[in-house]
Amino acid sequence: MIDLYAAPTSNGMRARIALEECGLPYTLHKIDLQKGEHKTPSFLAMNPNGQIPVIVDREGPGGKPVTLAQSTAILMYCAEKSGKFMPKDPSARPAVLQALMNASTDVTPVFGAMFAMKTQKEVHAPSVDVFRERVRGFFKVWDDRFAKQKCCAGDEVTVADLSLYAGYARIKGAAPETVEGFANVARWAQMMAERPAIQRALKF
Ligand SMILES: N[C@@H](CCC(=O)N[C@@H](CS)C(=O)NCC(=O)O)C(=O)O
Repeated sequence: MIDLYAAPTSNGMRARIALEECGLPYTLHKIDLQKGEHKTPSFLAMNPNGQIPVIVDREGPGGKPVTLAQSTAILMYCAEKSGKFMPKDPSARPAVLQALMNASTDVTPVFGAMFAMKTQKEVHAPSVDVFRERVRGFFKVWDDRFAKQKCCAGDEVTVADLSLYAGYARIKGAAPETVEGFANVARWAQMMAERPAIQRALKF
């Protein structure tokens, strides 16, 4: 059994989507970021950075417990543990890793920066615009790609799709104008949204 400590942010959703899609049994512990539940001594003992998500797998590799932060590390851990969502063919893996990193380390953090700026008391609109256009630039590339292929790295759903969807769902909910006008992205997102595991993961 795995314990998941998370909130309904893109990073929290990425970890939960990973667990649900990989079919790994887990218990969700909701962390209230407004109340600072991620800064308590017991939480900091799991992740000294004081950030969600974190998982504790009491039956990690070799039967030993594992505590793991970083949503994409959790996603890859779940993929490896379950043997799902990473192609077995070594020649197919680089494209998946490239797509995964764009989703996890470009789209999500740049949107996070934009959203943080947008929700300050004093908003500097030109800075928000710069970051929004950067996120839109990433989605323009995804839109072109989804015109030619069904999923992020081919025609199979991989860890890259799970990661990108976590970011997309958050962006669509919090700042929908950021992903407006990308018909192919919208079609891909609809396909992802119809997956029962995704639907379970997003119900926080
Ligand atoms: N790179 C980390 C980022 C984690 C992160 O930024 N978590 C946010 C919520 S999405 C958080 O806990 N923020 C509270 C804080 O930093 O105090 C990951 O992918 O998990």
